[in-house]
Amino acid sequence: MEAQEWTRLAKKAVDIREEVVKMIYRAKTGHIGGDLSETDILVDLYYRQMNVSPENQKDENRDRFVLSKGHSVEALYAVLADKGYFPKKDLETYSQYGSKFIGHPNNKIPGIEMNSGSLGHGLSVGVGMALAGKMDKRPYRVYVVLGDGECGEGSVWEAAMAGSQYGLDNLTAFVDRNRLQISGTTEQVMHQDSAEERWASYGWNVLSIPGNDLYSIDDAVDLAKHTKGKPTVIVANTTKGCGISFIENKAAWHHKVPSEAEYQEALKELAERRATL
Ligand SMILES: Cc1ncc(C[n+]2csc(CCOP(=O)(O)OP(=O)(O)O)c2C)c(N)n1
Ligand SMILES: [Mg+2]
Repeated sequence: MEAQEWTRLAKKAVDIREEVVKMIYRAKTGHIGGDLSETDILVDLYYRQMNVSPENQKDENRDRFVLSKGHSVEALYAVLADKGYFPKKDLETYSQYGSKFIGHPNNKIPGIEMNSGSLGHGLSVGVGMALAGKMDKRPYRVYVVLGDGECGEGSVWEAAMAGSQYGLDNLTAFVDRNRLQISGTTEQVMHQDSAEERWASYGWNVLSIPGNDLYSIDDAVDLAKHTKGKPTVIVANTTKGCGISFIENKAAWHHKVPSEAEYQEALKELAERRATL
């Protein structure tokens, strides 16, 4: 990826983080840690890698995206609004009574392929989409983003088995490996080192990257596209809360709302980041 392109994406990542913070502060609810953790992955996929747009949302050949860690929906809403799937103003209704912009993805919203939020289901659906693509000889690719805490769900591993059984090289899963889940570290709650060895033993091509680095994400997605005969998992070693210093790497920020002072500080940090780009 060229430096100029990196700058374009890095600016988008700041915009998305800013929108996430605003949405959650306004609504007084949301999963801020996981949103900020996954933002760079969403940005590379939606602004560079995936063949998706409001114009092609009914096209059978569009790429498919599933946010299996559905609680981190605010970042996805921010991306879809920015891409023009619905007016940005709709984000102001997030989590309001009667709004379809609820705290987890639902397919009443343009651009969302699958309802999620009950962890452990997205990869199975992604496997189905990828298998259908193979059967119908369609060129699309399927991307699924999982949480690392989510990987404690047994159903993830049933899907992993099926993905390799059917040689789904049109399927790429990301594990947002921020090492935290709702109540502590993944290693305290349900240990999973080595995530890489586990996925490899299920027959997946495994790439392990610094997960908030746009160059590494983009290279990994390219490598996945060129890997034949098996699905790829990208273990994205991320920082939960990435981009806002006092939120980073703290389990308490899984689902915490910034105070007024914290809100101002968060916006300031993001503005400072933007100024460096
Ligand atoms: C089946 C199910 N069990 C429990 C929950 C409650 N829950 C919501 S988020 C979360 C932790 C997820 O951690 P992780 O997958 O690591 O996500 P991230 O760190 O990226 O936020 C849990 C247990 C849920 N949404 N679904
Ligand atoms: Mg996690």
